Amino acid sequence: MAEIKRIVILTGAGISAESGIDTFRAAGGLWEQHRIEDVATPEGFARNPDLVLGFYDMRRAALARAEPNPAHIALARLEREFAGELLLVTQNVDDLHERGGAARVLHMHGELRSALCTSCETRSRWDAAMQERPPCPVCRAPTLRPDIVWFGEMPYQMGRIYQALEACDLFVSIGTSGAVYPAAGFVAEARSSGARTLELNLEPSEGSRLFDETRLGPASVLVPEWVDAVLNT
Ligand code: BJW
Repeated sequence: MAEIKRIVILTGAGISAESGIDTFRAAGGLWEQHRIEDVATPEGFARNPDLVLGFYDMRRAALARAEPNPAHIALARLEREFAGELLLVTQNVDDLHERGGAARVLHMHGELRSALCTSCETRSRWDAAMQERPPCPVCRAPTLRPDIVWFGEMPYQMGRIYQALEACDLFVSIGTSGAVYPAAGFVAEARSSGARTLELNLEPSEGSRLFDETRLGPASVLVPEWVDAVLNT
């Protein structure tokens, strides 16, 4: 096998499932309990800010009770020990990669522990509830929203991600259903750049046929196994 020099990893909700964080599309997952258009669109927020702020307050509180699992910890080890270039992109808004030890995580859909002020556009680290309309720490306006990329909004740092996808020789997708774009299109992008593509998931994703290889099983088992293999070759 040719030497791997540049890896792009995309993670989704499945990597945090074994930490007790709900995924979106599973039976009983977040989208069965809440309507997407009510809680994950700018229009839903404009219609009923209380509902949306409460939804994210509930998820921020659940995150405080969760711990990283062996998959997060293995990727942090890869980030430290891999001699080539690695870009770890997550669709997750939790901070379990960071708490597992990863230092350079690109959160393309935003972060639960961050607030975005719609008046002064400043981002602030945020661990409290937002439903009571606390003031922005910078401009004092009571106009904070969760720093989350909703449907119809532009995910963060797309230029940097596409640049890395063009240059990578291995693309690995972990624990994502491949139902949401632009992330679902990354595998095709990487393939067209000549990269090898690998999927680690509990079940085949929607774009599974685009991967050179799919390994099925829980992330807490598959990811440490794969990281061991990369670091030992
Ligand atoms: C395990 C496991 C275990 C379980 N071990 N695995 C038509 C065509 C194409 C695009 C569009 C279209 N119509 C509209 C669009 C665009 C839209 C879109 O994609 N809609 C789809 C519904 C079709 N996208 C957007 O609007 C995005 N913005 C955009 O496109 O801007 C324009 C643009 C143009 C050009 C370039 C760039 C941009 C924004 C998308 C924002 C997504 N936001 C959300 C919610 C906010 C975050 C939050 O509240 O947390 O992000 S939606 C939700 O889905 C969340 C997730 O990050 C995202 C992906 O979900 P994920 O992670 O895949 O979770 P699940 O639950 O779906 O899957 C879990 C997987 O884990 C499963 O496969 C399980 O098997 C597996 N699993 N346990 C391993 N133990």
